[in-house]
Amino acid sequence: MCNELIIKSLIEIISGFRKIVIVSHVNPDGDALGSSLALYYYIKKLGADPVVIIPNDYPSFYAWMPGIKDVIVYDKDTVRATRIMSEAELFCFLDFNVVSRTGLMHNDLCHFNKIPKILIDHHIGADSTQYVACYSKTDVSSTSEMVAEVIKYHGFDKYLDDNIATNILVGMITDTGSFSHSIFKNTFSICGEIISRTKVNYKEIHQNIYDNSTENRLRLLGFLINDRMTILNEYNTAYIYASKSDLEKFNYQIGDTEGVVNYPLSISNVKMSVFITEKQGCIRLSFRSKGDFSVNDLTRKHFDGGGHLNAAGGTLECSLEEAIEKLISILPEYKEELNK
Ligand SMILES: [Mn+2]
Repeated sequence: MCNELIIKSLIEIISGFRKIVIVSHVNPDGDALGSSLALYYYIKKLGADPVVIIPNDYPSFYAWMPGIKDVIVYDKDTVRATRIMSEAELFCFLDFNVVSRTGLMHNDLCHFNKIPKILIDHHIGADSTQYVACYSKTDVSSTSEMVAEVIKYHGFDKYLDDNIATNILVGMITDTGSFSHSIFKNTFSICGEIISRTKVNYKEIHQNIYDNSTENRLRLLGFLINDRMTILNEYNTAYIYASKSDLEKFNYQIGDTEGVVNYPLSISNVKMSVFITEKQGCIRLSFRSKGDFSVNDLTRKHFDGGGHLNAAGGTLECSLEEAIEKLISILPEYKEELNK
């Protein structure tokens, strides 16, 4: 089905329900929140009753986003979240395509498998059979841009407002690293259209996202780059690790390590960067790459993960040391490709 037909059917389906629950992924980022909240405001304009539920809390530097105070955080408000989900007539899954990405919500969501679901997502590998409408593509900056396309199809004149515009821009800015990567053919034009049609202040949105850190966060970044980064020139690869005690020392708050993985890519020969964090009970690995080296393929094969060509993640159930060993052990397989 072509995009226009999918968008048309999405709008028809969404318009047919009242109690709509929007769900995004664990450790929600700017795109998860931005796309969910943009869709939330749009659905409200259609006269329905949407609720956004996220698996766990968002970083405090997103606390200014329009509508975010109405978001229900599942692991803080489980009883209420479960009640709302049990009354849902439609679920909208945004910015993920494997239900396990909803973390602790996964089990609950499995109980509601008879309730229709739609998907809007830009990651590789969506299973369209699970959804009454599935809008999945990878040649787009973000899920927020896809939500913008849906609203544009229905009519920016009627439905676009400052709240929707702000949320879409947060998703597009953060998923493109301030428009430095993941740019596709409509990215700038849709962004420009949103800015010119509304009163949003782009500079202010950018500052709210990036100039809104704590001192601890910046000092943690400095420490990780100085003391925890290793460059493996033979493989044009860099990795940074953070142990639980490293994070505790800097009074780690959720979101504080967002973006750390990107810094090693600023070294000219580094083609792949990996950030390895010790989490409760598992090791989280976040991958970034330059050019056509696919960290999506690599994480799928070795780290039970996936994502995009140049940005992907995975997990391991082992110690931090073992995770680093595992990473180093698979590099010879990619040596040639990383040295191209
Ligand atoms: Mn995204």
